[in-house]
Amino acid sequence: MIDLKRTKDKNIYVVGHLNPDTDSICSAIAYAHFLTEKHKKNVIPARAGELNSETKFVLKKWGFKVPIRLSNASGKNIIIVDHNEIDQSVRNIREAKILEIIDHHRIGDVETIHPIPFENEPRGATCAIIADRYSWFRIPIKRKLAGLMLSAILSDTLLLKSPTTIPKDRVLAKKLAKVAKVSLQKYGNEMLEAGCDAIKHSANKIILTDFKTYRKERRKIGISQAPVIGFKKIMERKEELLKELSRLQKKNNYVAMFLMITDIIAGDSYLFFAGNESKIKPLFKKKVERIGDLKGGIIFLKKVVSRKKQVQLKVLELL
Ligand SMILES: [Mn+2]
Repeated sequence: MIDLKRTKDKNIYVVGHLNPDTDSICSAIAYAHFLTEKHKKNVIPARAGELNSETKFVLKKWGFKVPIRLSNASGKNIIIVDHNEIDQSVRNIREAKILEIIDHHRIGDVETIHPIPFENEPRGATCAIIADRYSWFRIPIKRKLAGLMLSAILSDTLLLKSPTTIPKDRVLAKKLAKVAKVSLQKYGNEMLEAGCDAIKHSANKIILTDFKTYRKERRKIGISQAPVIGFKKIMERKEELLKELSRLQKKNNYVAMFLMITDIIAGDSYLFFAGNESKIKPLFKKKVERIGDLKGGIIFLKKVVSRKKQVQLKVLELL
């Protein structure tokens, strides 16, 4: 962990990834609060983009302010949470002074000049690692903070159903729910539902709200995920979605672009893809649905909810 007593840095920001999700925002708030409590030094939570509806619901519910927007990292002191890839980070992260990283994704390509504390653990959420840090250092977790960190865990693990969830995360979530005085299931469903508003948005916004880029040298792949309750309404717009995905893939020069539409109740996903079908199809060994003469297609993936564990792992072979 970073030792703030030894740094003279002023204005230290904690920030998650671009197109932030609930874990990225709550991790920034929870870790900034942790450092402020532990070191009596002001650390500022920040965000790398607009909040999604689920995160807005969470901040309002637990009474937290929307973190300030950080749009350029150049020359700033930064603690990175919930990612460690340049393409997913605030602009000019290469020119920032990175002080620490806490994450639960694959090791990416963020580089530093000096050695820094870097904790990466395969957990259900970054907030789970941060909550453990509170316990370890015996920093009390008050009710609203417990609610905040619980939200991040339930969001990233889709109510502890994602295969990224480990036993420690379940124990922790139960403990936090108790402190927050909410029923884990009831609150979790309410929160996830607040995020299932894809149907209200344009195809462009549906794709770009939770969009992540993965790169190997000059080749890049993009994977987006949108949660829904029931596929019926959203799948009536499948042609529009596939068209927009294909347009974005060509315009931004991606090897392939994917959109996972995940039914959070059923725990299944439709995977839209734009890219070379002869290379993508063998990765999933499933029937591909085509629409007219549109390039790309749609694959139904039963019991698939995790981008990180069940989709990213396969499609990164294309790089
Ligand atoms: Mn996360």
